[in-house]
Amino acid sequence: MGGCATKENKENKPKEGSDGKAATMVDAATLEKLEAGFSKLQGSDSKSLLKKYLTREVFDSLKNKKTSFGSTLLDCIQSGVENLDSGVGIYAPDAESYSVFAELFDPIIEDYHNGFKKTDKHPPKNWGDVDTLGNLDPAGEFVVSTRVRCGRSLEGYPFNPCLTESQYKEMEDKVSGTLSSLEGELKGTFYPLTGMSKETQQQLIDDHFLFKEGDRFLQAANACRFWPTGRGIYHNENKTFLVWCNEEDHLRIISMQMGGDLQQVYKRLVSAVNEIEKKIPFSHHDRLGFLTFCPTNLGTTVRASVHIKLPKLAADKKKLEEVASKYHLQVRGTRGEHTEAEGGVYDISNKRRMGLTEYDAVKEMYDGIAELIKIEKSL
Ligand code: ADP
Ligand code: CIR
Repeated sequence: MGGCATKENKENKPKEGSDGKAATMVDAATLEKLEAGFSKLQGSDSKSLLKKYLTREVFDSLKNKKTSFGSTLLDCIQSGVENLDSGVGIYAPDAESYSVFAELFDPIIEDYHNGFKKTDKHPPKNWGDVDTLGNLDPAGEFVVSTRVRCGRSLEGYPFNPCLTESQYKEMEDKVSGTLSSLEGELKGTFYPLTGMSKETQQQLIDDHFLFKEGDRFLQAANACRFWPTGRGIYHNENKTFLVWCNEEDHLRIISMQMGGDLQQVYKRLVSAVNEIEKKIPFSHHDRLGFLTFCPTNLGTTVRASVHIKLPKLAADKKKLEEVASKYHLQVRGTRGEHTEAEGGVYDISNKRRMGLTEYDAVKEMYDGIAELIKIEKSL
């Protein structure tokens, strides 16, 4: 394995060659794995964006590059090589990877985020007027629950594959300490994964509050080292406001509740993020917006979703996906990405997160779901 994943990086400093300059050449063992991975991917019928954009030309131009954290192309692509059923197949082991391996990340970003070009700049943060989104389903016929989440990375720390065990602990302390000062509706408790009973953990997962364990896409990306160290969940008493610590991203900030009142869910998220941002500095990039481990989450990092039953439309899953994609929506299963729908409940959310404001990302989901409900009623 190349890169920082297997090495201690205690002071969070870029690694240097003996001449004091950042090393650029990749070792023979990593190059061999890269070649084998490239052949495996290109010889497969994978539908991933990684396969689509990792041409021989791009591969050759990137295979010898390293970030100053020591991350290689292998660290970026190994999840998609190992999991040929990936939709995307690539992660950034550290923020610098987005520039060093831009020849690969840029076209994937453009494809996923609806044409966000390498010359485009993500707009400044704008939550808009939080009082203007309504209830998607006041009669409660279709929408089971509504959730809006965003991701944040703590400034000064690399992403999962480059974090040391002591950094995980330090980050957990920082996050739980900061969240403990929240008040009112946001007041809650931090529960570390370390020491949590398996029953409690499974119940939280089954109720859609907690991230799952053993995600093979994250594992292959080297994002689950030292598990469960540094991982945890904070939530208020009603579990309408939650924060995940050190799963895929450093932080996932979540607002959710039963029913279709997107306005209330969104308002709660915005007030929580504003409070947390006063206390913790987050990594932000001039062009890419807020920085995240997966390129699908860059920019606003916002995924606004409903758990929804659309029995007539969903009778033909392909048709549901076609109609959803017309409104720039993504369909997931009941337990999230890479899962199946249970009891006819689908998770439908805005797909793109870049090149538009936070408000517009949520509005895209609102408008699209309103259309899907209209279609369902007409069938
Ligand atoms: P993400 O955190 O990227 O949004 P997942 O797709 O893994 O990722 O979903 C995380 C969890 O959130 C899953 O348990 C999923 O069922 C739950 N979830 C997503 N949207 C909703 C929703 N609208 N209502 C209830 N639970 C939801
Ligand atoms: C995949 O490529 O399927 C996983 N690595 C997850 C990618 C993130 N998914 C998404 O569509 N937002």
